[in-house]
Amino acid sequence: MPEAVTHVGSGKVRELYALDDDRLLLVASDRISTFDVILPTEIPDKGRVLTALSGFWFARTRDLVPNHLLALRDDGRSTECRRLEMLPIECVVRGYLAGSGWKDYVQTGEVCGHRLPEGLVESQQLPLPIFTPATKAETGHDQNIDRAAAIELVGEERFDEVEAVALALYAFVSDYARDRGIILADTKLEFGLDERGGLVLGDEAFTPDSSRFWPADDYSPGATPPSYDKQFVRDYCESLGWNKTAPGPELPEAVVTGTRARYVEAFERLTGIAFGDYVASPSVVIA
Ligand code: Q0N
Repeated sequence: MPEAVTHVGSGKVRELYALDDDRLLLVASDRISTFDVILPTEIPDKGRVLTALSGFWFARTRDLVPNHLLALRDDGRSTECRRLEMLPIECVVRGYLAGSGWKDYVQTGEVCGHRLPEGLVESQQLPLPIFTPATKAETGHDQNIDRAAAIELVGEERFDEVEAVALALYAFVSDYARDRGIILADTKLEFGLDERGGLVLGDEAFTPDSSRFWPADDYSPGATPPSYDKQFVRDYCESLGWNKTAPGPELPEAVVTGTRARYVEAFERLTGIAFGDYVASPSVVIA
């Protein structure tokens, strides 16, 4: 008999179901988005790779902060998690100047109220990683906010706590990845509170969908580094002259195969675990 589950939410590429009053099931699909559009072609195993990476990092950072992971299901793409009261901010940490951080810096010399040195170039490493929160937009883009605006949403004490924890998580994972030839340029984390008001890391964590991973070998400040995972997809879409509005183009087999290989390679390089071993027994990443 299948268990009764209630669909409680969906993101662009993930679904959330209620298992009971205390537990949710987070299911990662194989859908892929580029330039903010979901493409009609899926990347086989993408959801498994992202679920595996989140589980791997949850297991290795639990002494820094508790997280919502309860169990990984045998399908490899479903995470049972504790139900939390989510904080109403996206917790972004940036070690390098990319994306909206770079855009804001060019326009104002600041990112979320952090005044940065003059003369930085795109993708340059920052003197120190910075915490750059954003609002959660239901539709459209998250909006970067400064410390005062974030404190309005979560309070000062909680702000100081999530900032310190997010920076500590970034420091741990970026050092780990750097040792394996991968730069963690930036990352987006989501936190919630447990029934006792304790801070808990939720959502996905340190996956290619929530972070910018760059191959360290190809890094050079002043350029836009190739995305570790989506570069074939972006290059193909650019080659079509597609106008980047829905519907997106179907991907040819070679782009699908190459992109799947990049996801699997990122997983294996970061974790040292063979992807086949994960598929056979997902708990290997949290053992
Ligand atoms: C929750 N979101 C935002 C999946 C991701 N542990 C939790 N407890 C309560 N709520 C949430 C979580 C988690 N994780 C997180 N929404 C609810 C992102 N979602 C969007 C839908 O797909």
